[in-house]
Amino acid sequence: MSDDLKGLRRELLAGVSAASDLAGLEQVRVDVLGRKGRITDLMKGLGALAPEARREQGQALNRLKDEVAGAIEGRKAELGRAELDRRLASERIDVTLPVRPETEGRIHPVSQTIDELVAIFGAMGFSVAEGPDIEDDWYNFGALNIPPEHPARQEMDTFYLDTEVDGRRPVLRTHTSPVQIRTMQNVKPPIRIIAPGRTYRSDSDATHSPMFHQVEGLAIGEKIHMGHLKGCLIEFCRAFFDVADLPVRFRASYFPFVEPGAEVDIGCSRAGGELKIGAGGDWLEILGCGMVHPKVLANCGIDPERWQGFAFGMGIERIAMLKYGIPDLRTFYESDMRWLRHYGFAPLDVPSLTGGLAR
Ligand code: 2U9
Repeated sequence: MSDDLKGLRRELLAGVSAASDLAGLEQVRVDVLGRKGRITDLMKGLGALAPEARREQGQALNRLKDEVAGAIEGRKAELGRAELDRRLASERIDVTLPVRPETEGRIHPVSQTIDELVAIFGAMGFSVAEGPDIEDDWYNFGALNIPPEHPARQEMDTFYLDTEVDGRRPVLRTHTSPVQIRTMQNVKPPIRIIAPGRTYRSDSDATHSPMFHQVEGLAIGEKIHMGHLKGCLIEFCRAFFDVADLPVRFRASYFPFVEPGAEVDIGCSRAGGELKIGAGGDWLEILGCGMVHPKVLANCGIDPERWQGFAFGMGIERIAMLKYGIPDLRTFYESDMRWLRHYGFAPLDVPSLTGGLAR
């Protein structure tokens, strides 16, 4: 390398080291390697040299170019690390500081109730499953042992969508049961899931809404029996309503997807026209349940000779109304801020079995 090039090398590498930020370093790169940069200019002059000198000078310039480019990359990484350290130091937050008391937002009672359901069933080993709101006829009815002519299809006041070209007729799911069907198809038992979510039925008055929320649960195992169903649901009712000795009774009932099926009532009193959950002379229906019908298991590819289990379902708005004394279902969907301020929950009031489920 000629003395001239050695001098240039020292100068350029010193320039790279001296760059104190990324913008300055980029300027150095443009000045040296850019279209009108120092090395680029020297490269352009090669054509005027004799062949032997051109080869030597060309090789030397290429080496210098690579060396300077490497130095620029190295300096860039150094400056990047320094910038990150500076940001980490300046943007540090103290997560142990108390919450700002003026927080205005409120959690909707449906969201709060879902969080409570997840806390209770989560502690019993259930995980949360989800699925589409627009379903296939088979997932919503057929797989659940509800044949085409079955009155349940009319009773459920289904919203049907236009028939597809392949002849399939999508529906807005009338319950979250299709989530359990899909889970059974895709997951090997044992299974323990709850499926909270939106459901749709063509019905509207003070106690019915065209869109409402349900939670359904499913437990499948080799030895699961009606005793497990009863234990699980009694425990749930007592935890949810926070009444340790809450009376719970099971009444035989019929649903095509379970056998046997039952409806569950909790004890209450209606003395003086006021509903009180707990011991009293009256009963209040809150959910339906049963042992999964063998045909439903078989429809999902699960051998009913080996596996069995229980399922249950309930309306989320309904249990929220009972627990929190909300008198009219329609108010849930009016987006009225005064209602939400009254019935909503503080955002950091996250329900847990140890910290308490709700106020
Ligand atoms: C599968 C197998 C069985 C879920 C069940 C009920 C009984 C029930 C209603 C309560 C009020 C719906 O919101 S509501 O209208 N539900 O009474 N649900 S058994 O049974 C299933 C679900 C999925 C695969």
